Amino acid sequence: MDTFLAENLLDTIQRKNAPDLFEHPDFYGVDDLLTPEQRMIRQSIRDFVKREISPIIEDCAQRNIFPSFIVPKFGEIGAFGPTIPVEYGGGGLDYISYGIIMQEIERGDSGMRSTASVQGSLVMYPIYKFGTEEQRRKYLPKLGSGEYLGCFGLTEPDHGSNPSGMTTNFKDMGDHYLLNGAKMWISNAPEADIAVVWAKNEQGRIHGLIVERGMEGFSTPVTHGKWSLRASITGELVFDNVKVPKENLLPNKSGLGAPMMCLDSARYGIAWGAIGAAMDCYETARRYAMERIQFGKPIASFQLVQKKLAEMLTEITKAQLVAWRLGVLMNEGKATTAQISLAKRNNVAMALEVARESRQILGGMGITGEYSIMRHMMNLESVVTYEGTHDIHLLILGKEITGIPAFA
Ligand code: TGC
Ligand code: FAD
Repeated sequence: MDTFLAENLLDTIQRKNAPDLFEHPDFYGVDDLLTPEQRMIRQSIRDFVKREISPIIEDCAQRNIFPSFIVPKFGEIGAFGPTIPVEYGGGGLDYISYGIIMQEIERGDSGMRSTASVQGSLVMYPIYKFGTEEQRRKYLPKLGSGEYLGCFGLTEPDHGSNPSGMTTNFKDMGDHYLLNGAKMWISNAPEADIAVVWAKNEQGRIHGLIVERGMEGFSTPVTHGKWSLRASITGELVFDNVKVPKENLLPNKSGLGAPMMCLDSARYGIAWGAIGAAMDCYETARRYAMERIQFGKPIASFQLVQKKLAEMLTEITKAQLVAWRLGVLMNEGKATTAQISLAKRNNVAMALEVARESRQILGGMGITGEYSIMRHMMNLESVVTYEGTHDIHLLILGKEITGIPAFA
C-alpha cells in the first residue's frame, strides 16, 4: 500500500476523544477455559482495537472510508492467517486463538473483522491448502505482513447462495489461461493486490486462480451506497479476457468443495466475531442504563430494561459456550460444516438481536454515532447475509438432520 496516501488519509480522519472503556461480560467464567496464551492474545488485540480502531472507526463508517493504513498494522499484530504456520507468514496459533482475535476485532467493527477474515481464511488459507510450494512462498508472507491485501471472488451477480451455478470461466490457451466473467460483492476488492477467484474450466469443474492487480482486462469497480460495513471496502471483480499465467492455478483441490472449505474457516471466525459486536452493544447499553435518569431513577432500575439486559447476557453467554466448544472441535479436526453453520447462524442472529435491544435502551441517543450500537447493528445486516445467509445455514442444518437437501 502507498505509504504517502495512507498517511494523508489518516490526517483527514477525526479521532474520537472519549476513551474506550470496554470490559467483556463473562458470566460463566469462559475465561477460565482459555489458556494463559489465549488470554494474553485477547488482551493484546483488545489493546490494539482500543488504541487504533475505536478512535477512528465511527468517522470512517460515517464517511464511508476504508482505513487501509490499518492493514499493515493488522499484519504486525498477527491478525492475518493466525492458524497458518509461522514459516509462511501466519501466526501458527490454534483455532480458539483465531476466534478470539476475530471477536476482539469485531468488537471494534465488523468491517475491520471482514478485512482480517477475508485475508486469513479466504486468501491465505486456499493458497496454503491448495497452492504449490512456490505459490505459498511467493504470496503468503506478503499477505501475512499486510504488504499485500487479498480478496476472495466466489459470488456472482446471478449466483449468490448457489455458487455452483457460477458462469465465470477460463479456457486453456496452451501457455496461459483466458479468464472471463464477473464477481460481485467482494470485500477488499477495490484495494486488493491479488484475488483468489473461483471459475469453471472448459469441463465445468471449479478451480481457484490467483489474479493479480495490473493484469490486462482485470478491473475492480467499487460498490457504492452501502448502509452497512461502511468502513470496509466492497467491489466487483471484472475479467475481460484476462491472461492468467498457468502457474497461478491452485492445483491441489478442485470442485465446489475447495471454496467451501475456505468458507468453513471464515464462518467459524464469524461465529466468534459476532460475539464481539454483541458484547460491545450489551456493555454500552448496560453502562448507559446505569447512568441515564428518567422518572427520577436510573433506567436500569426498571424491570423492562432489566429484562432486556438479562436476556442479552443469557444469549451472549450461550454463544460464548458454543464458540468455545466449536473451537475445541476445530483444534481436534472434528468440526463439521453443519456444526459451523449452527454457530455462525446462531451467534450472528444473537448479535443482531442484542444490537436492536441495546439500541432501544439508548433511546434517541442509540441512533447517533456517539455510541457504537447503530453501526454494529447496520454492519450485522451484512454479516447475517454473507458467508451463507441465515436461511442457507438453516438448510445446511436441515440437510444434516434429515439427509435431504432442500436447496433446490
Ligand atoms: P453440495 O452438493 O452440498 O456440495 C457440492 C460439493 O462441494 C462439497 N462440499 C464441501 N466440501 C468440503 N467442505 C465443505 N464445507 C463442503 N460443502 C460442500 C460437497 O461434498 C460436494 O462435493 P462433490 O465432490 O460431491 O461434488 O453443494 P450445493 O451446490 O447443493 O450447495 C450447497 C450450499 C447451498 C449449502 C452451498 O452452496 C452454500 O453454502 N451456499 C452459500 C454460499 C456462500 O456462503 N457464499 C459465501 C461467499 S464468500 C463471502 O460471503 C465472504 S464475506 C467475507 C467477509 O467480508 O467477511
Ligand atoms: P441470494 O442468493 O439471491 O438470496 C436472496 C434471499 O433468498 C436470501 O434471503 C436467501 O436466504 C434466500 N434464498 C436463496 N436460495 C434459497 C433457498 N434455496 N431456499 C430458501 N431461501 C433461499 N461474496 C464473496 O464471494 N466474497 C466476498 O468477499 C463477499 N463479501 C461480501 C460483503 C458484503 C458486504 C456482502 C453484503 C456480501 C458479500 N459477499 C461476498 C456475497 C455474499 O456471500 C452473498 O451476498 C450471499 O451469499 C447471498 O447471496 P445473494 O446476495 O446473491 O442473495
